[in-house]
Amino acid sequence: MRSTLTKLFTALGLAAVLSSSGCLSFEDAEPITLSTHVDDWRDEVIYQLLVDRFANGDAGNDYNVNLEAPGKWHGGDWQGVIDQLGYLESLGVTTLWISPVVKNVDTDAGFDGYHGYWAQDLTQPNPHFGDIPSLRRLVAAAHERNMKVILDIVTNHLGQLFFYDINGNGEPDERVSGSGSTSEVVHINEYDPDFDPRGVQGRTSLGESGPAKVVFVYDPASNHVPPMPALYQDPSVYNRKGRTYNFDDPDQLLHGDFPGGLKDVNTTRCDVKASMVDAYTRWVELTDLDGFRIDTVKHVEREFWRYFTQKVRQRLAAQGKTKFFMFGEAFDGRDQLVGTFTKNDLPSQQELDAENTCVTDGVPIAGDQLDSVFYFPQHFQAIRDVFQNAQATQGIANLWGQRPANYGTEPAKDGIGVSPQKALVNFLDNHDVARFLFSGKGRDALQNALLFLFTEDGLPCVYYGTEQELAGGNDPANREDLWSTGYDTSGPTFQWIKRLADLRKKYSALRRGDQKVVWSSDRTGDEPDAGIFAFERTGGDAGASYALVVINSNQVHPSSPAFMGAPMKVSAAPGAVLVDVLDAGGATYTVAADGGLVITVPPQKGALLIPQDQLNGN
Ligand SMILES: [Ca+2]
Ligand SMILES: [Ca+2]
Ligand SMILES: [Ca+2]
Repeated sequence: MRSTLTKLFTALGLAAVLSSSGCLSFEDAEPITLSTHVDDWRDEVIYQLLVDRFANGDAGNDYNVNLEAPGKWHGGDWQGVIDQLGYLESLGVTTLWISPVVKNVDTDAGFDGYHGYWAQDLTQPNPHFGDIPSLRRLVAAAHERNMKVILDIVTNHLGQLFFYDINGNGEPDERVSGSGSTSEVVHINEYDPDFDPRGVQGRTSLGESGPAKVVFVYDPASNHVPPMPALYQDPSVYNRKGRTYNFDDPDQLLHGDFPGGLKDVNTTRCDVKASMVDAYTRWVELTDLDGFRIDTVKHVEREFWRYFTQKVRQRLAAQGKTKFFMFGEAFDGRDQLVGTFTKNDLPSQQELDAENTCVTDGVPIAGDQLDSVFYFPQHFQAIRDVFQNAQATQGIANLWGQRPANYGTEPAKDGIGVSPQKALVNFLDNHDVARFLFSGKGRDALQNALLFLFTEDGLPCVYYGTEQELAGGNDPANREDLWSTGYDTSGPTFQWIKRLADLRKKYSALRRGDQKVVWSSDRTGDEPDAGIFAFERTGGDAGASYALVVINSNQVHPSSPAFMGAPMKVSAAPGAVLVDVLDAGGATYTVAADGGLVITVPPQKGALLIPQDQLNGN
């Protein structure tokens, strides 16, 4: 309980309690030689894992573990990931996305920081997961297998490290005051008060008393100790407006504390911008990481993303690491909004001049932002609407059609060399939404969605446990212990993902080809094309390599890409023979003289058609 956190003191007294760092410290460790380990990120298959839940390779760091509670520490660590790299390689994974590595608030309000999103010290490794040498070993062991490692980072907020002393008694209060008859009932939660655009206000029995004082908590047992770097012990680096309750209010969206008491940092300050670049780039310099997945990007100003991404790229490129991949998470279905974080976008000259006052290295701010984003709109409009809820496949075509307008169309300078609109990170589910199988739709629906994931353009990202058909609901039920599955590699969905990854590796059209929808339908009933979605991958960076994907998302009947007797037209040459490489019998289909292609697909199944003369790889 928070009320047990009775040893408190203000920011002024914090320096005295700072503990010294470990044997290989963040500040003093020798940087290692950096290099670029990736050619084209579209060749990668990403696997998202929560370190605490993936594998426990070191019992020596198992403290405060409670396997019975899904919201507590479970003991997974970086050594466990090292131990299971063979399992991941066997699945076809080429890139790991690991949960945050920095030291966290250990436990807060009855839940543990096992997920890593409650940063307390950006300069220390989380001792539950290992030390700097073990993180180095993990990245090096991955690189030995030609696997890359992406680190999950948070810049929007830190963990719950202070409260607002609204009533001025120096203690963190969570209580109701007032009788409700002679006085108003007021619920005070000093850890997580509601948003106030003026800043959280103090209050006495006589009324408001001005801005509430910020009081940092000190309780080493739960690792509520002063934030580091020391900059974050200054209350003025936080926005101090309280908890966001209306995400449609731009002020709340950008400046409110994230629900759960996660204190919002003022990311427009030059010292904060420089500190975030320095702290997180330092982790790359210490371990040779290959990319960042960045949390909660829609709660941070565009000016921060320009500064952060550009300065990270410049600093790493100067050390020999290019193509460092940075993709952001905006948990939102609005495609236009999500895409804006990938656009080359400059503000007014006046605002740009202000942004450039933060630049100390002589390289002015340009328009580049993130290399990519987590494709949340597709999660809603394709994975949920079509593959789970059998809505019209026209929705996917409409979404994809918006991409050139909504996403960046040019690669960022010193970035990954691929434009954002061609490098979106695709996924079925993740740690913040219920798992695909929780929908009640079974293995056929899951495997059909996986076929879509591994054949569309962009980067496929598999959430750990999908290969084991885990089916947990919303957080924390979707964060199961993978060791409970025994890391079995023989299951049908493990084998399906492995097969899809192999096919994606074999056929460059699936990785680098341009994408064109050749059939979608607004029909969802018993019509013959209801549920069909078909697209070609060819041209662009894949040249003449060709693949045609025909998916039937209909849950009831076989369907065909044809309407009123007219079949779909494809761009493969008339007379070309296409082979379904997913079909055990190698079924073939011949393109008609007019470009028409006739095919019927069973419910919740798909075909992957490759020209007969490209079957050995294209
Ligand atoms: Ca452990
Ligand atoms: Ca108080
Ligand atoms: Ca913010």
